[in-house]
Amino acid sequence: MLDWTGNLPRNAFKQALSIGKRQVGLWSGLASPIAAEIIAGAGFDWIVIDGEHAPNDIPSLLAQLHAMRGGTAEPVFRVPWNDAVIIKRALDVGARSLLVPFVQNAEEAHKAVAATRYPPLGIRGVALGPRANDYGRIKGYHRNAHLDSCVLVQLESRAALSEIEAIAAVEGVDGLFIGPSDLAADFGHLGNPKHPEVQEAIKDAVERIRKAGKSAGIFAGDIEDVDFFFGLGFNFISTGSDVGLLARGAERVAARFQKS
Ligand code: 3PY
Ligand code: MG
Repeated sequence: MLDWTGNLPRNAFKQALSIGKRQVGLWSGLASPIAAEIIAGAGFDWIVIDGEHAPNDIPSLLAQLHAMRGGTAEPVFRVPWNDAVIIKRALDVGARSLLVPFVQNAEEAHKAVAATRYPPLGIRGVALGPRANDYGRIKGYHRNAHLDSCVLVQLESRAALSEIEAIAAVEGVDGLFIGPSDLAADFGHLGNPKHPEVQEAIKDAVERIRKAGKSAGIFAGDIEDVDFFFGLGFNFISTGSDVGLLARGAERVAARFQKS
């Protein structure tokens, strides 16, 4: 019998967030195990497998988790919604780090955390031998799984920003992540996250998150913005996506040979 970590490494991404150490990541929307394998070995600290806006489901998540084993990056599954059933299924196939979209207040943050914990800490349903505990080989998994599960909540509305202190105080929340696209839309600036009003709100948010003692994350669509966001106080940043890298890279090659 293996001890509770089995042959899995500890969650270095969660540990880095707990001390505010900077983490650079990539968003993955290609829903492809081959793409996941390629980017997992590229040197990132974390990679989001997007279940909200990419065509991912539990079987495709599982295939990507298989592919990412041995890479440098912690796979972080963005669940499509703050739903205890989806969270349970994602955890069972071995996604121990989760990003939960559209969390609006402390109650919803607490709901997300509770979905990741077995009783008495939460409401996660108990399976004896899921992939998460190496099919029953990891001794003490059920008692200790929460020590390596990482819960990141997304703040993407003015309502959520007004609740930062309360959300940050929820035990079990490892980080608060700003979604600039949805935030801009909520401000009435759909498609324009660089609008000064949105940028002001982002600056205020990161200060308050860090002051509350939690890690602050954001999506930087443009790699050139990463240092700017680190400078503001964010400590985990996703620098664009595999979809963007492929699309823009392919267009650049094609453009070179287009006849005018
Ligand atoms: C957003 O920008 O709304 C996101 O969810 C991710 O960056
Ligand atoms: Mg969003």
